[in-house]
Amino acid sequence: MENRVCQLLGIRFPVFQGAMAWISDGKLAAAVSNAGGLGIIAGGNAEGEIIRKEIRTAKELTDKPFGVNIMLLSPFKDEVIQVAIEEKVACVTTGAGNPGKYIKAFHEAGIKVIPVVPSVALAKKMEKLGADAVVAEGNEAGGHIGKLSSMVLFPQVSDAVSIPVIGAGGIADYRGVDAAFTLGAEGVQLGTYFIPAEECKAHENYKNMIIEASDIDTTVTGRFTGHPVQVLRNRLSRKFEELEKNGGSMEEYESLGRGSLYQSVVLGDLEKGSFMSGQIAGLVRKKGTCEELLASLLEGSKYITYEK
Ligand code: TUI
Repeated sequence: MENRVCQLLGIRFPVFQGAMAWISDGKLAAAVSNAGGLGIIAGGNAEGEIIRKEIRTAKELTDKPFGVNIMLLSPFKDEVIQVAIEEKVACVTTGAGNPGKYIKAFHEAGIKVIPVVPSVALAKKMEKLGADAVVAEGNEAGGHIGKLSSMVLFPQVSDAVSIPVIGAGGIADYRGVDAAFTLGAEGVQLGTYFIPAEECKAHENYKNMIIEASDIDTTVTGRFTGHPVQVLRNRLSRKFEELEKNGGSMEEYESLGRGSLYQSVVLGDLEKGSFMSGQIAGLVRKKGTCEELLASLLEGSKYITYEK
């Protein structure tokens, strides 16, 4: 495909699997990369050696390029950056912060750098510092989100930078893909869409929650912490909302959240788990292999032609 994102990374379709902490492992990333997209292993809050293991798993399962996401709030981010460099992954994406000071080291190792940005200002800063592309993530996305929706973010970021823009947040079928491209994106990134994939390790309860969600089933917790997080509504999200209403402290908030991704992703605990999800969960209805999901996503697209 004649597309700058495909050319930059050597992939067939400009479709990224968004990094989801605890969920996006080497197996999922390899499956998406084998299907022609870009699989991305989530660094999350994991230690460097855990991520090295996932990278090695992905390398065993695919000879295609894949990426690693560095979550910049992680206490282990420096370890994960070091591991990504040593393992010479094809690209890194970053989230929840400004990766400016790391770009040079990644480039010296031959690694493409694609920061996730929630604003025009950060996109411009990243371009100036040499980023190869940016993911513009609208606040329809799951997990930690910025202020702006995809509809307003994509065209403004696309106008502001010359490097390719990958649109994320609110996409789960060809209409979303084509809308992103119409708004100036040259690629898309989807997270929630891949949770029900066969190759995804998320607990069956998590997958079913996504598949059964309606349009209004997500909520945003933790605005007062400065790190708002979009999740599916459940008992835990209601507890967070209560805490916010009652002026709870940062410590209380953190203690309520501790272990909550393990509870959702690994144990499938519907009450204690934090089920991070994008607002588009209401449109996600299919289980299947990553290859099937990618084919289904692109069926009908005027911008991306899917060929097996
Ligand atoms: O990073 C994400 N999504 C995430 S990270 C995550 S783990 C987490 N859990 C609880 C609290 C916080 C994080 C779950 N989901 N998406 C990319 C993203 N990046 N969204 C927003 C941003 C962002 C925000 C501010 C990027 C840069 C930024 O810059 C601030 C600065 O320093 O200039």
